[in-house]
Amino acid sequence: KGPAGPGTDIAVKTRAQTKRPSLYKVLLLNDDYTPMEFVVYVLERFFNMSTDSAYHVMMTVHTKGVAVVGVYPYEVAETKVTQVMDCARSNQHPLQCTMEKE
Ligand code: NFA
Repeated sequence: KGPAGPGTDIAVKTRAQTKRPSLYKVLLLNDDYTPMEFVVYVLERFFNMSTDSAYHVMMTVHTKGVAVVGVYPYEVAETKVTQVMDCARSNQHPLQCTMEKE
């Protein structure tokens, strides 16, 4: 008989954690007003891109209308979107950044 009486033990099942966290694409959208240099700066600052890759990605957004600029777990993606939107807004640029499940 255990300390709390018979039949009171709690069975705890464990299993290997196999579920990977869902990933989210962060998208940058083209517009007619945000300066190209500002977009390059945003990609360098918030997405850790070199000036060369930032310029290349900026031109992809400029010509195709939209591009994936990074893929992250939910909270990281959300932070990136907020950082870009806050930075664009405070510089009075209409640049749009969104996220979607991969
Ligand atoms: N289309 C903008 C311009 O010609 C540049 C831009 C690129 C804006 C990528 C937003 C995203 N000034």
